[in-house]
Amino acid sequence: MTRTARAYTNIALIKYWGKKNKQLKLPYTNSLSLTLDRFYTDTKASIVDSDQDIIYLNQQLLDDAHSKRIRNYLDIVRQFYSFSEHFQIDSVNHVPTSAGFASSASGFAALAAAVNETKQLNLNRRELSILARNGSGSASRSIYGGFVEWIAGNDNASSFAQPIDEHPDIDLSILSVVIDTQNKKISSTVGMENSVKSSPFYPNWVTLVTSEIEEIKQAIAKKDIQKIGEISEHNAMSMHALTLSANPSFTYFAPETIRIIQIIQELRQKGIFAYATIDAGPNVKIICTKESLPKVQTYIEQQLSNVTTVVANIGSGIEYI
Ligand code: 2P0
Repeated sequence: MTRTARAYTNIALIKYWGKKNKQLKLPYTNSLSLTLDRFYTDTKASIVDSDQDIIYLNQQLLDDAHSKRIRNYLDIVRQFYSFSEHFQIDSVNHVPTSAGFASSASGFAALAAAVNETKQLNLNRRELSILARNGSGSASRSIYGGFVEWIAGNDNASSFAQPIDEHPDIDLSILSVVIDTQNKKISSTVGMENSVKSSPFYPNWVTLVTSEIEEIKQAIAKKDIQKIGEISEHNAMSMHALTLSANPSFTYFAPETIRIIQIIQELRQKGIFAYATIDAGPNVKIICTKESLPKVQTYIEQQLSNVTTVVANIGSGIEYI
C-alpha cells in the first residue's frame, strides 16, 4: 500500500529572500526556520496509465493552468531520477487559507516525499530536502521538525536543509494574526527578484543574514528566547526594508501590519514577551511564550476588530501515514 506523506509548514526566523539561481532555486544566503505543528499538507502519489499528471487539490481536479507548476515540478523529478511514469496526485491542505501561512513549503515537501514513497526512490532526508527545494525554496526546510537551517550551497547537490534541533525543549509559540486585506499580493518569487535587482541595500542583507544566522544558532543552543525573538524581529524588518528600498518601491505591509508592530512594542514595554515576524504578505506572526500568548492574543483582539488569530506550536518533520 502506498502511504500518504505529511509535511508541516514552517516559519522563517531568518528569511530566505533572493535567488542566485532561479532555475535551481539556489538562495544567496542560508535561512533558518521553525516547523509548526498545526498546518500541514497530506499528499499521495499514485502511478497512472496516462501521459499527463492528474492533480487533485482538496478533492478538486485542477485545470491545466493550475496544474502547471506541479506538472513542471514532476517533470524535474522524472528527469532527476530517470523514470517516465505519470501520477495522480491527491493533495489535501490542512493549512487554512485563513491562517495566513503559505502552503508551498508544506505542499512541495509533501509532494517530494509522496513521489519518493510511490517510486521507492529510498531518498534520505538530505536528498528529499534537495528535491523539495526544486519545487519551492522554503519547502527544503519542511523536511525536518523544530529548528532547521537551509544551507545556501552553490549547486543542486550542495543546497539543502539540515536540522539544528528537531525536538527543542523551548518555550516558544507562534500567534498568527491574520489581516483581512484586499491588497493584490506580489508573489515572493517576484518580490525577491525585484529586491535583488534594485535595492541598494541587498549586499548589506547578505552580510546581515550571515551574522544573524550565527547569532540565532547560539541563542537556540542556549535556549535564550529573548535573543531568538530580537534577532528574528530584526531580520524580518530588514527583509521588508529591501522591498521599501527597491526601485520601484513596494511593500507587503497593510496599515494593520504597522499597527500590530506598534502594539508588539507596547506589549514589550509592559514586560510581555512578544516579537514580530512577517513574510511576503500583510499578516504578522508573533513569537510568544506559553505565558505571554493569551495576553498578546487578548490585547490584539481588543485593539483590532478586523483580525483573526491562530496559535501554532513547534512541529515535526516529514511523516508517512
Ligand atoms: C522564507 N519566504 O524564508 C521566505 C520569507 C517568504 C518570506 O520562502 O520562489 O514560496 O518558490 O522558492 O519558498 C516564500 O517563498 O519561494 C518564502 P520560491 P517560496 O520563508
